Amino acid sequence: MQISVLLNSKIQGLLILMILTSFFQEVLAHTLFDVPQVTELKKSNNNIVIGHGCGGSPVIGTSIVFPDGNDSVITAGNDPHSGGISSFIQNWGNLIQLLQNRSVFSEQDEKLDANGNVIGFWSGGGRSLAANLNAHIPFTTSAVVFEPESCASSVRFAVAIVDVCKITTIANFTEDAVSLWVPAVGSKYDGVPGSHAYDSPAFFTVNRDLESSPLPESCGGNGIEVLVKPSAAQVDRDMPILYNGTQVWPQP
Ligand SMILES: [Cu+2]
Repeated sequence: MQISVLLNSKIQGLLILMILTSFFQEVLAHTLFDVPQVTELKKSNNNIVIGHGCGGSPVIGTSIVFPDGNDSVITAGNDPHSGGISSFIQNWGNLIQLLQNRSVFSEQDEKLDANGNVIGFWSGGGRSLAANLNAHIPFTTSAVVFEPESCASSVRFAVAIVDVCKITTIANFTEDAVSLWVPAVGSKYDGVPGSHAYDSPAFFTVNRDLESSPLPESCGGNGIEVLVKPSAAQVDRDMPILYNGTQVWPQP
């Protein structure tokens, strides 16, 4: 009798622990995409979902960099691909459009590459985001068109995101100053191996529409999964936040 009571309370305790654990995992999810996968030729209404603060510190801004496809690090299946993204996607570039919304932060703008294509965006300022809450930074993606002659069945983009909680230099990045959701490609924003979310970028995947754009016969029915990471040079160039032409984060 005693033992079964004891056992019961232990099981209850375990259950409560399991519920709490899953609750905290949900609340403390990393920053990611609201819609992480889209189908070729379809637009998306999407959001960056800011998952939590930097430790206990509120988030005061966020900076997002998509691989530009020019000097990106591309793997096709298990093989490195040196030919650029146009081998797999016909129209990569300028498919992202930031939507104005000042409900989370007061300022925002897009980031452009040398050709004027949107390759990222930032939002910051205002009254900050409580460390225990989530927030949406809305944007859209336009229709992606696969290269019909390629064997790519999906293209997965590793998107570099930094949530900023304190404005510091890169040398003073600590876990209560920034949350780094950045692919470890050797940029100044890699963070430290073993730290929270090291090499855990947000992934955005475009799946080929195999009905309207079937694989060529030469692929033998085998689609290839393509992974695209931004180069270290691109992350270093595009991650800083410029406000009216002046870099406001990180501190130079
Ligand atoms: Cu996290």
